[in-house]
Amino acid sequence: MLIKIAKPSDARESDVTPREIFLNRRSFMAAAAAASGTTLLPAFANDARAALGDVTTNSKYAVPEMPTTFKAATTHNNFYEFGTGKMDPAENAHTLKPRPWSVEIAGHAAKTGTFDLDDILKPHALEERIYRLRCVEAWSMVIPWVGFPLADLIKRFEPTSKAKYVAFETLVDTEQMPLQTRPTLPWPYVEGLRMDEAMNPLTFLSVGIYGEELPNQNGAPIRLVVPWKYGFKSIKSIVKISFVEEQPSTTWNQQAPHEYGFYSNVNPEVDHPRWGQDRERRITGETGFKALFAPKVETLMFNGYADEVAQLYQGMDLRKNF
Ligand SMILES: Nc1nc2c(c(=O)[nH]1)N[C@H]1C(S)=C(S)[C@@H](COP(=O)(O)O)O[C@H]1N2
Ligand SMILES: [Mo]
Repeated sequence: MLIKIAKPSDARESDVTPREIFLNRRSFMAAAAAASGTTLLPAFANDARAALGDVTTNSKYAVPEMPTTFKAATTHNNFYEFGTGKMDPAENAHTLKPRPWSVEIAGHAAKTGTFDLDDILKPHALEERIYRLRCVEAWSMVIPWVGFPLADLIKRFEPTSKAKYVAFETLVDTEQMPLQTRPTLPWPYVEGLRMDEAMNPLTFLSVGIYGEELPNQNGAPIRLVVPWKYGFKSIKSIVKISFVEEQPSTTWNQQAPHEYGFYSNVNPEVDHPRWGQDRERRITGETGFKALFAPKVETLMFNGYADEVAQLYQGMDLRKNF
């Protein structure tokens, strides 16, 4: 990837927007790597990802916070197919082969079948959106995602009126995901959205972060990002998308139904049975002195996306439908 390194004179501090800060962060990381003659993340999988082609910045979806560093976003992950520790996916996900990749589209739709991912992607222009993503474990990140709205894909396959929900499945393959030989979770990892949630303009299918293809540990080659819901709804390494009539089963609900419901909207007023949900630790990736003051910030209703999504739940009791 070609990166323009900004001269210090290019911007005064007062002019610097979060986007410029993160671009500078990218430039800084690349410059540091070039100077040391190493790649960006020598110790981890996927240190050399291909840059994505044309990507338009969608400034409608930006947040005022500074993005998390690339390094933190790719070394602190949840991806149980590669282990339960936060560092495990970065260390283990190199066995995943993101190409060739096929995705099955199934269920109540005019067009269904199994397609090569690149054929599925072809008609979609890629855009970059900076979203907050908050884990139910009360940490969060701010990440520049590259992808396209799930709604655009759904429209192409023409779901019928019987399609009330969309169900998603992650790959099951004990060669690419050797830890699937263990029953850590029931495999495949599955998730689902109500059709109106799936069609909401915020709901995003991501193929990259920071302008590069998704690192394996972040869910290569294609994953969901549903920014107003807890992180576990954002299913990784998707191989199947089904249009279904009944509310689909979801992995964490199967695992602990009293702790994780179908909706899983970020909601500071509804505690997880074992810990609160009104504060979160923002993982910025700053190290050393600054890390001592790692910000604990207030968790916002719908993770800050209430204006866009609150109307989806009008009249619903969000304590019952958690
Ligand atoms: N297939 C699959 N998808 C998954 C998970 C997983 O274990 N397996 N973990 C989820 C959880 S709990 C979170 S918080 C996010 C983390 O995404 P990130 O690692 O890219 O930040 O992925 C979600 N998607
Ligand atoms: Mo999570």
